[in-house]
Amino acid sequence: MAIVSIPTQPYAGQQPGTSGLRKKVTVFQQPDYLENFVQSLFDCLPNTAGQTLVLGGDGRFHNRVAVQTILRMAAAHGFGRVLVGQRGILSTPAVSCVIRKHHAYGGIVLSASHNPGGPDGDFGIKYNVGNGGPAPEKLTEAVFARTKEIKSYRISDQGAPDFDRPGTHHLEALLVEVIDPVADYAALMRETFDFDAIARLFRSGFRVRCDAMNAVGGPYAKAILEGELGAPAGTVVNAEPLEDFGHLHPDPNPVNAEDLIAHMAGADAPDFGCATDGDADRNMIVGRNFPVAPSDSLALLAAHATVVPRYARGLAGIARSMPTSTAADRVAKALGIACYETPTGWKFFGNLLDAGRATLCGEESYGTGSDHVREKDGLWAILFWLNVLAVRGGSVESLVRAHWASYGRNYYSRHDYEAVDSAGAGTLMAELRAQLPRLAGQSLNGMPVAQADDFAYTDPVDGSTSSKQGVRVIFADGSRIVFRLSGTGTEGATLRVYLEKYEADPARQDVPTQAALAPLIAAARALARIEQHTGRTEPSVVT
Ligand code: VG1
Ligand code: CO
Repeated sequence: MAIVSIPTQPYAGQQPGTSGLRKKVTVFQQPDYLENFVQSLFDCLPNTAGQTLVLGGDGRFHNRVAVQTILRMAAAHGFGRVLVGQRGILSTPAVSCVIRKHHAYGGIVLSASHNPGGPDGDFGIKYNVGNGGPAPEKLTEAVFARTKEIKSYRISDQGAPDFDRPGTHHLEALLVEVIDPVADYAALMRETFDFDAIARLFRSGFRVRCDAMNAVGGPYAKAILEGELGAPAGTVVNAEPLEDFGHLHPDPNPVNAEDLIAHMAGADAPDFGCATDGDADRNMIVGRNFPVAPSDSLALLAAHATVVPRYARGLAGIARSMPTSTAADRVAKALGIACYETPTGWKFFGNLLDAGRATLCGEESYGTGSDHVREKDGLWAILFWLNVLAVRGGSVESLVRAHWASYGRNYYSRHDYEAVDSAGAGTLMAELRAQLPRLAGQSLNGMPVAQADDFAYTDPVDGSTSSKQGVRVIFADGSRIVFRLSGTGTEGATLRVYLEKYEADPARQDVPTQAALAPLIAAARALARIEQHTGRTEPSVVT
């Protein structure tokens, strides 16, 4: 058995986006495509000799092949040990948990997250550093640069060991430990939440429907909700991770999780509905006929955090991505703690969490998390809600309405124009940027603009800067429109338009969201000339 060096040629476009490198499976299937990226990554990691690497993915098509390749390459690179999830399975938050618990050097997550899977779907690879969080931009940029000059990669010519059963194997000098994907994560959840209170809630007859969307959240939700907390069998549906997600689009929002929404609207609806995405880092919370906006979820969890044992002594601060609504800011203000505004993508929360400046973080895209790991965490958010409901009582809807009554309501929606022409989307953003200097002081659709800029961020911990993170138009009453292009799509470009309007008056907090936002929607379409640039009169997805 030997370590061999294989000559290769660079592939164009191996640039990680918002969360790792995501491409069509057919792109990843090209000879040496994955190998080039992994070698480029390894080349950018100093002092890996003898170190521990964590490896696993969401089980989608191509996961197994990728695990085999990466094991053989890790053996050729001198790592000492790889902790690989049994059957190649590890959710994104579980990778983060395992890296931290075992003091690993880093980890590789194989997932395109909420993107569709299967032979015609997407695949992805992401590297997480020693704190358990996504690699910072400095590293992903270095990896990208390396992919452009790669000439060879190193790999063991030995076959990868069996990773379908627990056990340990040697591959060259590398120790491969096949671990239970759920155990470490379940232990962390047990330490974080009041499991007794949640178990009592289930015993009282409280009914939950948890839709894992045929993705990796299933085994975790089954083991914890049904196994440990005593929820009845069948509480978790679509619980088996399938390579093509059973043709579901594992993006838990009211559009893609329509089956859950339908169940929650039925006459005999359960008390609580929830769903997780492809890699189980996202969550959607639904009450009876009452989907919760993710920005509201972050604010509400922050307001009630002290009922959870881990957060009983209060929060150090809250962080939200820029397009996420300012509902959490109001809670932070009331609590007298800081609220940070970061660019889109979880990697920007890492320093704030490590420095102890933020405890809870969230994004409008159904992502919520805390300092328990360094990723967003779908099942954690679900357990947080159950813990709050178990202690506070009431329903999802009554909790949210009470929250609006005390803090006001931030009407919020995101309009996505998916798979539009990239050149047109680029021109749209360029035109918007060109208009920025003259927007403040003008009125759009009768609404005076207070501020208009292209969001730039300076990390308060390490001083690193990120510019061009989204065009925002902020009106005099605090309403906002944000425009940015997606960094996770694999087809053309996706324009995201984020809309937010604050309503303090409880008598006006029950307007349908799209109606409440109608003047902003019209202003956004006219300002960005969306139809002219994309050929679309309507967004493809409204959440
Ligand atoms: C989207 C979301 C962003 C999220 C990212 C990864 O990015 O908007 O909030 O962090 O997906 O989530 P973009 O660039 O397409 O807007 V996941 O669950 O797909 O890792
Ligand atoms: Co995800």
